[in-house]
Amino acid sequence: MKELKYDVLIIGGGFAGASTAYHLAGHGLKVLLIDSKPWNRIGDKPCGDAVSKAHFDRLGMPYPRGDELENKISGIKLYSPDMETVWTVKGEGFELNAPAYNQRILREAEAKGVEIWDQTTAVKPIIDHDTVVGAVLNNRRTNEEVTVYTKVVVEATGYSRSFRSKLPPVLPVAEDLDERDTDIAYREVLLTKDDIEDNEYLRIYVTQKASPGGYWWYFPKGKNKVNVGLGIQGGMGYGSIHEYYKKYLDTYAPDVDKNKLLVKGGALVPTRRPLYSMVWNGIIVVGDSAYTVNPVHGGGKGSAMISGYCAARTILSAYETGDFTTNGLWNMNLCYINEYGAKQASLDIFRRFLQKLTDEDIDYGMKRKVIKEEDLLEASEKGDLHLSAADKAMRVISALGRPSLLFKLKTVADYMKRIKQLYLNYPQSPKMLNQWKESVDSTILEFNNAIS
Ligand code: FDA
Ligand code: PGT
Repeated sequence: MKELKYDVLIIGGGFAGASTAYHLAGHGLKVLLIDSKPWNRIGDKPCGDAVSKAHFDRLGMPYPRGDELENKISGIKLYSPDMETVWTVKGEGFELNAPAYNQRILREAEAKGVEIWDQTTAVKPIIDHDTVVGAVLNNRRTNEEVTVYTKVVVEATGYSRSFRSKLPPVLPVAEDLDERDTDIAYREVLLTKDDIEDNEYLRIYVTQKASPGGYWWYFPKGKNKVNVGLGIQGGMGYGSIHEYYKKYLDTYAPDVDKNKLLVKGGALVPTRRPLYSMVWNGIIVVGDSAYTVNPVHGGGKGSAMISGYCAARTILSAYETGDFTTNGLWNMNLCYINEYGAKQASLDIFRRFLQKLTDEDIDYGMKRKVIKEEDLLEASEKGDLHLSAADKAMRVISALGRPSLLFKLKTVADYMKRIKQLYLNYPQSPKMLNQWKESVDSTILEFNNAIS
């Protein structure tokens, strides 16, 4: 079998793997990125394709341009279940042609020296003394089996987790997830019969009836084209997502022309805090595989890019110290948690609460502004839920004697703060990982009991 050596092997060329390659390129390292798909399909996965502009600015990533950009977004309209309340959250973003943008990032990395093999799958890890030292690859373009040895593997295989799932289950980076910490999501891209009104706004319809534990979205891709879909919570026995889609499409996207269907497909979304450790000896995990998705809105492309940026920085500094052990790569955890992970943990708490509300709770809460638009935006941007204004509203609800989950909002805000604090005190070294993980797990358990 052919044997090769690279400084870094990136497995998966989606947003997470591509951004890792982009930030690593041009720094003198010998980098190989592989993806199972052929070039023209890399980045082509079921998605709503909406990403906040803030991520591109923060990370110095190029804006999408030309055919990579389908629509510029000015904000989100959030509809209550009865559609009587609409909150408008302003914020610039892009509705992407995701494969086109993804492939451009890969081409730019390639132009700066990253080697890219398409139609190549990592079949199994090579482990030596508790350390990942490479992978066996199957290259279908050349019809070869190749063994690649490397100092660091970047696992960017998306929700499939197809590489790290073959590591010994005792390793923290092999951590599995609870099905209830996922959403099953399905979307179609269709043309509309008429011009879309306010097409620079994404629409999110919160409805437990039509999308239990998730929401319906309607994301305009221009004047006459829309990405429409829904998410439902996994592991709850809610039934087939296709049935929900068929049943409620006319309610949430009455203007689509069903004969003008361009794309369809579904996939799973992790909706939890990030992997407890994104690194182990010789390996860094990024993107969906590391559960980097925002637990409340399910968007994961921006945070996949953040994780790629953190991975590249970590690898470059590990090459300076020559330490590729868990210790040497530990900064990955600190970087990601600081940039996004702590907020994710706090939103994981918020998500658990939201998924227990009834449509009546949400209608009431949005109408009476128990939470306000600004509170939701702040929660979404920073992971902090401030309820000063809500306190008064709470007293009103109490006075009405409304026996509702909404009463628990104060508890929710407290636990969000607690968990965020725990994340901001993430262990500075691997030694304390288990103890820290136990505190997180018990806080979550305690919270689940408090709101059940
Ligand atoms: P991704 O899955 O994109 O890439 C993994 C790559 O690894 C693939 O190209 C695959 O071929 C390759 N691979 C896997 N195993 C391999 C192996 N063993 N060897 C070689 N290659 C391998 N996010 C967002 O920001 N805005 C949105 O609007 C939406 N909407 C949305 C809707 C729906 C229906 C879903 C299911 C998800 C979303 N998301 C989203 C989430 C978003 O799509 C997701 O978080 C990112 O695309 C994840 O990017 P990754 O690079 O981590 O994985
Ligand atoms: C409740 C569980 C839901 C799980 C959802 C699963 C569904 C999967 C489907 C995936 C669709 C992906 C859609 C992605 C949309 C992108 C939205 C977006 O870009 O949001 C921006 C940016 O957030 P960011 O974290 O990426 O970046 C932050 C910053 O800019 C960077 O520094 C922010 O806008 C919002 O978050 C708006 C809020 C969306 C809320 C979603 C629904 C929540 C329901 C709320 C109900 C409230 C009722 C309360 C009543 C008391």
